[in-house]
Amino acid sequence: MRALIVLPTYEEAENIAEVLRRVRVAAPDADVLVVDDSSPDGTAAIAKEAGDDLGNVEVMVRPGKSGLGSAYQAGFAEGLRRGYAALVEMDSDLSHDPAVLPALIAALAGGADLAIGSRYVPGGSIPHWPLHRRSLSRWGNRYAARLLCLDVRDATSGFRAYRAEILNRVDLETVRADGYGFQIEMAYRVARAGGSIVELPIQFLDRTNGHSKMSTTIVAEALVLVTWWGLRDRMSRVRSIRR
Ligand SMILES: Nc1nc2c(ncn2[C@@H]2O[C@H](COP(=O)(O)OP(=O)(O)OP(=O)(O)O)[C@@H](O)[C@H]2O)c(=O)[nH]1
Ligand SMILES: [Mg+2]
Repeated sequence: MRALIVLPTYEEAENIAEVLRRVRVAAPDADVLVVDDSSPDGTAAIAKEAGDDLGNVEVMVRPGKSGLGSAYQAGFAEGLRRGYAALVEMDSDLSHDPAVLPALIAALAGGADLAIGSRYVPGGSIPHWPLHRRSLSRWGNRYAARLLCLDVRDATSGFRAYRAEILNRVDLETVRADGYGFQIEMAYRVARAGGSIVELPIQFLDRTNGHSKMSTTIVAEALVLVTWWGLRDRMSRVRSIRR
């Protein structure tokens, strides 16, 4: 499948060249689109230089920090316009092992609409997370799955591959959530559109360079949105039973 790997970056100067090199080794036939929000640390220039060496790497530079969700929306929209069959999400901080890319893309070729690299299926792991962080992520995922009737163990994972047809069906432009909320909303929309979702085990490693851009606001946004979507679905079920 013709695949575009979209790499969102904000201040990943210490990671992006190594990420690009490892992506090229793991998925030599895939094209790469880095979506950088004018990182002050010069990430875009480093990505361009490494990309020129490796080939088939483009860098989209946006004027300012606009969030992970909107970076993926912009990257996917560009990929769909150019006719890629598979659109792939991956963090640019080496938390996601590029060696998994072929398996994610192969899962789409095998019939899945969305293949998620999952920490919470057998074989998946997060070796370095302290208990409180693991619990927040695990219970957050359970809460989202229960409220949204979503048969997914790791709906917040940002390592995944979508079939182009399903992205065309989920009305990408109207997705508003950022961060974890964006990942949950996309899985929820794929499931509601009748898409099939598979999860493949991954090991999630903590970043060793640079800093996290996730915040309590992003966690709170996900929690509020999931609760709202879950209540809205229940109210519309009650209304349709009454009719
Ligand atoms: N273009 C763009 N990329 C972003 C933005 N925020 C985060 N990113 C990128 O999105 C990816 C995930 O962000 P991280 O900060 O690593 O978030 P995380 O992996 O959930 O958190 P940690 O585990 O703490 O690293 C990284 O590649 C970031 O550089 C943004 O506003 N714009
Ligand atoms: Mg990270």
